[in-house]
Amino acid sequence: MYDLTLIFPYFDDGRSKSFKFPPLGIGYIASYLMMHGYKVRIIDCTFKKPEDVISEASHSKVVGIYSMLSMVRPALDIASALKEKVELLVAGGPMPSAYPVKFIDTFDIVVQGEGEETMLEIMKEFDGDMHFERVKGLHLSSKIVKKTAQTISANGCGNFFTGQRSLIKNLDILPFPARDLYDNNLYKQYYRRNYGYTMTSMIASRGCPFSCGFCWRPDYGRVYRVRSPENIVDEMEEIQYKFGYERIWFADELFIANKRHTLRLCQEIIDRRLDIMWECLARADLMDADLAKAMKRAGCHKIIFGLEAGDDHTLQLMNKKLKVKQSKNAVYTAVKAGIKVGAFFILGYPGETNESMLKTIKMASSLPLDYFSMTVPYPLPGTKLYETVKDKMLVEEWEKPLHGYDHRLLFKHEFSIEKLKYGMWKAVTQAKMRRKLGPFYIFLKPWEFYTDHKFKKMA
Ligand code: B12
Repeated sequence: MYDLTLIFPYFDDGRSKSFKFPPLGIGYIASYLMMHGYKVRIIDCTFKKPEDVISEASHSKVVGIYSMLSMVRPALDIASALKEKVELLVAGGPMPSAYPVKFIDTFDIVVQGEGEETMLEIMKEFDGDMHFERVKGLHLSSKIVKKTAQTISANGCGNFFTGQRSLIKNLDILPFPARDLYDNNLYKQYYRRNYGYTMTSMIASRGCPFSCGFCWRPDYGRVYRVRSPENIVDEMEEIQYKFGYERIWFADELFIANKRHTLRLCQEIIDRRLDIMWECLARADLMDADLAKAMKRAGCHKIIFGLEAGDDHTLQLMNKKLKVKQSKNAVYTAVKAGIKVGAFFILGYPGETNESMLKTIKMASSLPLDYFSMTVPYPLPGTKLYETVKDKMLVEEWEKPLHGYDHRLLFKHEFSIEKLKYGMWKAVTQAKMRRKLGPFYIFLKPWEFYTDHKFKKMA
């Protein structure tokens, strides 16, 4: 019997060969609770079948389920199936934090924000006298409120939200995620089969000081907190030596936010002679030649920039605070340092025109990128983008699981999904042709003009 089961409700249907990572957030909660003496297990659904999850999860009285945009439906379905079987159902993660009302009828408690300390306090109340209203950062369901009604009215917390919890100031106090509880062998097999090497994720910082219109981060806010270089490298060593992974993917939203810190981290990796390759996400305007060289020396294999658009006005609409020129410079700087470069783009941001989208397609296909991904805009509740389109949301679309290969519009758009998918196909095809044909690509220019024209004509 476990005290707590934590579920990551992502079911891989085998169609996508994209990166897959074990859930770091619930790995952190698990290790934090284990440090305090609780018996915890993680059910990562990535390589499982839905029917197996319910019977496995019924073995503990308290179950916590993660959710983000793409996992709303499976999280709600698992919770409904477990409702009569377990005593306390807790939702947490980006989506419950952003949109608690969606979860509060199915779950007993919805956690807003960081989960380590909150989940520990929930467990203490569960083992004690169930006064969950004392725990900061909770939305309480009517079932829980009824149980504690007296205290709630006495405390004046009639709105069922127990109040904002402050952020963990020093991330170094957290134990590393409970990697022993992940299906490491299945992940390694997946990577070996599809990429020829093994890789897992870790996170060196939380938060991001920028406020891009499409990005959701109200739980960590714009407060950027970073672990010390020593603490980060300790975990990198654990991943390499104890768990035997060959590469690390840093899940930080902005790995290079502080240049001095990144340089110190690179030096620590070099001093400790770590021999593991790593990849990270970065902003183009923060990249320079010194940083790129230091990162390369410390084992950085790939940087993925959020370039988003090839048009300055669109970048402005996104509140990206970036110029196309800076994006191009960053890509060439990293490539010159010997680092492979990837990029993320969004096609069809509200306010875009045919011309702006064609600029993005051209940029994605002509820069020396090792990889790029292009998606339609996904309006996450709590973002500026969501505010712009919230009256046009297609509710049924929103709840279906989302896969990287399956682009869907979650709101009524002035452009059709067929047009946007055509644009993405064009970008990928153009990039492949350019790479294959080199200077002879010139012979494909008529094809480029024809497909530009076809794209413009599409509704
Ligand atoms: C790694 C990552 C991925 C990976 C895989 C996800 C994985 N296995 O974790 C990949 C690359 C596949 C991916 C894809 C997508 N992602 Co993503 N991804 C991330 C990223 C960069 C890191 C996640 C992470 O490890 N965080 C670190 C941990 C420590 O934080 P955490 O997960 O939030 O957990 C804390 C709290 O949320 C809470 N908590 C978490 N779970 C639980 C559970 C309980 C019970 C409780 C009480 C608390 C709790 O406590 C944790 C510790 O403090 C985040 C951004 C970020 N930095 O979080 C985006 C993020 C999660 N992704 C996001 C999105 C939108 C997507 C996509 C939909 C993008 C797209 N348009 O295609 C796809 C979906 C693909 C899919 N198939 O599901 C959004 C989600 C926003 C939202 N409101 O739902 C985020 C937040 C990015 C952003 N800022 O907008 N993603």
